[in-house]
Amino acid sequence: MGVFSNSIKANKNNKNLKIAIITSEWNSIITNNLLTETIETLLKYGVKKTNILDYKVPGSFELIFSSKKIAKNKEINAIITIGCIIKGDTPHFEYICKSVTNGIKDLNILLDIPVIFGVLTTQNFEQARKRSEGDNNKGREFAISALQMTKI
Ligand code: DLZ
Repeated sequence: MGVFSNSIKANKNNKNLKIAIITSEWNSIITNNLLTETIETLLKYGVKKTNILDYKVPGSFELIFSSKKIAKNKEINAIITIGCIIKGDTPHFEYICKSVTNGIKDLNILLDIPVIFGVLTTQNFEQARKRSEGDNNKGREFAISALQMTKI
């Protein structure tokens, strides 16, 4: 298991940050858990509730276009994308994983704000569940990564 350490502290300057979160509704049981933890962590680190912009898209594939569009709002300091792609019986998994990973990578090259990759890619539902609950909820890492990247 990877170890996530970070140098970010709760900071009164964080209250001025505007963070957009885009959540895919595919596998929404998982993505809603990730979203809740992401928001709670941002609040804990001093981001104002009114400065957290909450968007929903149908599936992870739509995270790419929506990030590009939302990034046109120059007041936003970081975008967190949240999705969950679970391997099924079709090759769809590989195509969507590759497209979403490459798409978000491309946005990080092209845009002037960080786009955090908060997309779980798992072999089955159980793996996704474990990464979206309790102390293992990855939403915490997504939020802290976004805050850390706004300091670059
Ligand atoms: C089509 C599809 C499939 C098979 N699996 C997932 C998934 O596991 N996770 C996810 O976020 N989205 C999935 N999608 C939907 C695509 O991301 C997209 O929404 C549709 O192909 C419409 O563009």
